[in-house]
Amino acid sequence: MLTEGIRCFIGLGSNMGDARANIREALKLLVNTRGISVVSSAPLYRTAPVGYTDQDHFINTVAEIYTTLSPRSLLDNLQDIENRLGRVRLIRWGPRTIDLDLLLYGDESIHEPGLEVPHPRMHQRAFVVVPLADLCPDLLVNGERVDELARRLSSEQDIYAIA
Ligand code: A4P
Ligand code: MG
Repeated sequence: MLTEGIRCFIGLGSNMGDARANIREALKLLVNTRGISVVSSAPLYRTAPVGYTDQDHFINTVAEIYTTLSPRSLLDNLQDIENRLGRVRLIRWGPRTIDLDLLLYGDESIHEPGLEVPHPRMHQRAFVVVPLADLCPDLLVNGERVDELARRLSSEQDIYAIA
């Protein structure tokens, strides 16, 4: 397997239509993207909505990839996959067929218009850190081991492994 490039983590979430199928389809499109190798993906989780709470539960997971793409080009590819899966942006933090977030790009910090890495809210969210901890428990997120962060946040936010 090609594992050339930078190790990145992508957060996937869906709460419209067949959410599990949307996540699986997004993973397939990621696998088929030039410049990206998907090396692993976490189990799927059923999670309570965070932010805008008057909406259906989400299915979330995280994928570990290697990429030869620049951060901006990776984001463009993620948005292209969102568009191909019929994502329409109506309400910030609202319902979505698929959301692909660039969580980590190696150990880089990026602060540009339209691109913030590490994803600025990831360390507050069980739906991100729990699957991330499955893939890489000793990773440091916001200065803390992700498995410890996951233990803490999963006692405060509803999250159940489903597959
Ligand atoms: N953007 C900046 N940095 C990034 C990055 N690292 N990765 C910009 C992806 N996008 C990034 O995103 C808005 C803009 O963020 C993009 O144009 C991009 O240039 P969006 O996907 O269009 O909108 P959004 O997802 O509604 O906003 P945002 O701020 O990304 O929301 P979050 O923080 O991703 O939260 N509850 C549960 N249980 N599960 C979820 O998956 N998701 C959200 C969305 C809220 N509540 C949730 C879940
Ligand atoms: Mg997003």
